[in-house]
Amino acid sequence: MAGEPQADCLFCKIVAGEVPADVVRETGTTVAFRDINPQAPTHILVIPRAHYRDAASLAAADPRLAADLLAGAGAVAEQEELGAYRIVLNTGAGAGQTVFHVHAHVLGGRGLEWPPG
Ligand code: IU
Repeated sequence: MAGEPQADCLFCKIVAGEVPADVVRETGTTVAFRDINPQAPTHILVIPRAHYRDAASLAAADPRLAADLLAGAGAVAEQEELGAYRIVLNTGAGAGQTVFHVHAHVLGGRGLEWPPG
């Protein structure tokens, strides 16, 4: 069912505390942790505790939770004193999504080029 934990989902396991992560911020609805393969000096993933495969699915099912995810990204950027930063929501394998539990990448601490690769 939409939003329910998935047994084979790595990020659901992080939410459940079954897989360790370097957690930097938690709320009742979201968890933020450092990416294990950082692409910038600061690279944090913000996820909803509930399982949705991508940003559009989340926003369609639970707009308030989608707002929590974006607010969480902003809060992490403030906590890390990033100033300028990028929020990335890869959607679909062709766009580089490898974990199908929606996550906002928060990238900062260096200059970020546009367009991205
Ligand atoms: P993507 O947008 O689905 O490609 O992002 C998945 C991210 O999850 C990617 O940046 C990985 O480095 C990161 N990650 C992680 O932080 N911890 C893990 O155990 C695994 C992936 I697997």
